[in-house]
Amino acid sequence: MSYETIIFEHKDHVATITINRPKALNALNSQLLRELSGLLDEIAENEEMRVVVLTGAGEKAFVAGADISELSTLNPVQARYFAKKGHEVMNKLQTLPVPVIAAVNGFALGGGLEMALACDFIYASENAKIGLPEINLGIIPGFGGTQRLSRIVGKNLAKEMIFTGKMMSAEEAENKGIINKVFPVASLMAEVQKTAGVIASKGKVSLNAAKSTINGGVDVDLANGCEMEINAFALCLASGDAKEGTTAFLEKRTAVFKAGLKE
Ligand code: CO8
Repeated sequence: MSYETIIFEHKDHVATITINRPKALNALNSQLLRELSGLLDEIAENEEMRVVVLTGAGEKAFVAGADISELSTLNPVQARYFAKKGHEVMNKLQTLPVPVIAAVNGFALGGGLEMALACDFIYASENAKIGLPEINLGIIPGFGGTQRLSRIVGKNLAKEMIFTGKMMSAEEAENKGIINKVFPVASLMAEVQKTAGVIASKGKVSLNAAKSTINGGVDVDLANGCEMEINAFALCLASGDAKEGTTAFLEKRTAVFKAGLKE
């Protein structure tokens, strides 16, 4: 499948998706959401993919939000549809069977930050700026920001960010635990790819089990979360990857994980 608004590359089990509307600072319009949604479905079905890197084209922005020119034309019914489509894409990122790293290379604002928050973790360049400035447009975050940000930083900081619409530097966002690591602009992508390579060398069954158990556990009480872990652990141990991992350890060699989710 070919795409106009995104670039898709893959190498050594690492899929890299680049949001590609640099003239509009990679703002998310409905065509982009449609194309990204289809690509995520393809990646979910592709046993070769073990990790996804999501970034923005150009040097200025990851994604500067939903496309404001498109937003300004929507009636309430269309706005609900657009918000729902955005949520569908963010949910696909969150529930994709492989980890997703957001490589935030500049502005991640509004829907752009919401997209990064739906990924498993964020690495950013020193010049990155994040924020939920929707309040300045007379609206609120509509792609999950009110929900995901407060689950990461707590509701009071989320409220301050959403009520003021102020941008935050990469350094501050790292200190607040929103961004995992900050790198010089020139080394961000190499560092992201290095971590992606480490993750891609692990087993797909256990990566999937770890991601879904951590995500699922956040929304339930500790006892139910632990129950999820027990069941996911048992499933992993029955997999070809666990057989390879434990055998490799005992044979004093590096494990080569090959199992897929459809085995
Ligand atoms: N949408 C459309 N175009 C954009 C957007 C955007 N979000 N952001 C930037 N652009 C365009 C600009 O219009 C400009 O286009 P042109 O060259 O044709 O005039 C080009 O990108 C470059 O931008 P600037 O000239 O403004 O660049 P600056 O360096 O001066 O400023 C900023 C960079 C600070 C990032 C500035 O562009 C900005 O404030 N952008 C808007 C940020 C924003 O408010 N984002 C939130 C959008 S709303 C949202 O995300 C809601 C999500 C939920 C939707 C729910 C659906 C109903």
